[in-house]
Amino acid sequence: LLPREPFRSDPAQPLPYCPERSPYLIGPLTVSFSRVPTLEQIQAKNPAVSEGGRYQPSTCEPRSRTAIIIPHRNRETHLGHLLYYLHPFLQRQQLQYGIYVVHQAGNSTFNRAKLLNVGVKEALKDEEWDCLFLHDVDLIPENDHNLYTCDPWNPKHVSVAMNKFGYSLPYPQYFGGVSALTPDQYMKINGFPNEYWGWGGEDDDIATRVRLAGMKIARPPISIGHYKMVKHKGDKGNEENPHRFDLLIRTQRMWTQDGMNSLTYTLLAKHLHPLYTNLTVDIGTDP
Ligand code: UDH
Ligand code: NGS
Repeated sequence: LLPREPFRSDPAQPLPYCPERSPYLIGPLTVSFSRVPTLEQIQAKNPAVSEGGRYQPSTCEPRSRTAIIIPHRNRETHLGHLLYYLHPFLQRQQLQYGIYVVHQAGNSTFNRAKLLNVGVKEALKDEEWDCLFLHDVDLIPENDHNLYTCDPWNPKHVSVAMNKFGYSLPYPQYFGGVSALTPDQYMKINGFPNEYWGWGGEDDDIATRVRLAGMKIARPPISIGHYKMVKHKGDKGNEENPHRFDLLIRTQRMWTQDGMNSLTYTLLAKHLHPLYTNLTVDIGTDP
């Protein structure tokens, strides 16, 4: 738990910037999935989090305003684990943040990248976020020196050392799991592709977009970018996409046409839960 913040005497005074290195950081963390926390338990542990899963430090001006965007369907247990660890983690980093869960309505094939585009579009209507964290629900950061801030120059791949890959990258261009882009960087690559329905390939497409847009992939050190994955099987409705290799051949031709500039969807509901903002969205079906 964070120490109690001192009372702010004059709300009209501008706050000093938060220190470059937060004094609350711990370093390596112990992550365990043996108990599934209830949302009420997580709420009780995070009294400073306000409706919609928002937080800002009360004693200093944060150095980043970060939106966490989580694609989701039918992974409530994983969401519980992630919220339990992520809220205190982000508060220790003294960030202003908001957590968005983008829930795909219906039973059609899952589309991770399109859900992330929707999350970005909707989150930017709420706030001038300066960093967008695109975050799988089943990946829990294991070291709070892994700052949830953006690289000013290049899109950042963040989950560089996952336990399921022996705490190393599975291949050099891997861009899956957790990534972080400024809104400018996100628009520069025309966002993520909308046309990958089902499992696989969309993250490789994004890595190619970064290169085609003239940027490089930034990464935290392997020793810090540790993640523990909640073990699971493949989901119903997210079977391997048989078209992914054909799509990947066409990235160079398609990336300027398929992305944020071609995104269509229907927002069915926006609900401010105590621990996150839930966006329920109809993104259509696999053609
Ligand atoms: N997701 C959901 N619900 C689903 C599917 C995916 O919420 O039904 C989200 C969730 O945030 C997840 C992310 O999309 O973390 C990525 O999906 P994933 O966890 O299935 O991807 P991963 O590569 O899974 O981690 C590998 C499972 C088996 C792949 C089999 C192909 N060889
Ligand atoms: C690659 C996939 C990526 C995926 C990565 C790790 O082969 O989408 O494996 O997968 N690319 C293609 O299929 C073209 S994992 O081991 O997490 O299941 O992210």
